[in-house]
Amino acid sequence: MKKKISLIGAGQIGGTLAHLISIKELADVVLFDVAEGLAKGKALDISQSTSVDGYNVNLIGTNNYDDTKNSDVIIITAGVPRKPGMTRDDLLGTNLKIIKEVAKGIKNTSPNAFVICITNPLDIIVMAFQKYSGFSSKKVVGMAGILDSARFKYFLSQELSIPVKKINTLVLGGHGDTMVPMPNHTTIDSKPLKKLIDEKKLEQIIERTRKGGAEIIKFLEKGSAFYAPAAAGVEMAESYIKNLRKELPCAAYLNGEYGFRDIYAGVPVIIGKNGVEKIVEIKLEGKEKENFATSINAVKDLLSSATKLDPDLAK
Ligand code: A3D
Repeated sequence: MKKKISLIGAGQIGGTLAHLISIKELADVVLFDVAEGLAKGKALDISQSTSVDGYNVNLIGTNNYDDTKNSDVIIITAGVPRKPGMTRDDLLGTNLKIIKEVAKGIKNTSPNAFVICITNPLDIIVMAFQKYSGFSSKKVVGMAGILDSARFKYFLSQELSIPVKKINTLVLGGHGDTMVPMPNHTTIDSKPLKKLIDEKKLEQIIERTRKGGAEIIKFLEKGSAFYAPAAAGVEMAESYIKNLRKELPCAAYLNGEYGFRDIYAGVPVIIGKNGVEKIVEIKLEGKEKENFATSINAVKDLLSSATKLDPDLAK
């Protein structure tokens, strides 16, 4: 039977997700947005592209949660993106209210869905969604680590003139300026990265990765990145739907793993038919361990600001 993916938010990322899912024939798609015309218009446009390409998927656009009923996967991008000069944390107040509304809409209509949050500030929004919906933390994850790792990988490939496919890397921690690219867990054709790049260049690439989102916002002026974020979201949805059990860096609920509890943060997880099947604990040492702790503490600080804005989060 065909799967059903609902995309909550039919903006830049939502529309791109719908297109990629159709091209892969991964599932039928429901594009949901408070801006009903946007959802309907994009669904119709992509539907017409399927007749050019012959893809066998159905798409609809809606502003009614009943149409998202019994979704297998829900990907949430509802919210506002950053403008030049803004940090992800500046979006907290607005997007927290939106995610509460979204959780209310999904809770009763798709209680068994695997939910992927993309809305920023990511680690807090995914945690808020899990609390507001009451869904199992194994079924609620955030997309950030695949994107941040992809940026790191791309910059390395450009610097070293090596195809991205030969690079294995990870970016963990919170999805903010404190995110932690992991050079000690990076290999190129199975060789340690540190043997192939000088330290100063590596530091520059790490810094560029951390600011990778802001670099794009500066060019676009009116929005943030959407092609790579959508590609990353689809990889997570596909691993769940096809039970691929890929190991992917995602924002997952930590319950003692890596020494942290009751917080969402970016760690490697196995995604299969049950959602988060396992959190993979890699050995962190030295600066990477320190930076990881700093990053999680930054997420915790933002969580206390969120809890002041909505005491329901403390429940
Ligand atoms: P945008 O193109 O503005 O789309 C957001 C859509 O959400 C708009 O069409 C809105 O109408 C819609 N919306 C607003 N409120 C609601 C609601 N209550 N219910 C349903 N829909 C609603 O933004 P975008 O697609 O570029 O980005 C979406 C989010 O993803 C933003 O918060 C970005 O900051 C975030 N983002 C995260 C990453 C990560 O790596 C985590 C990367 C890029 C963007």
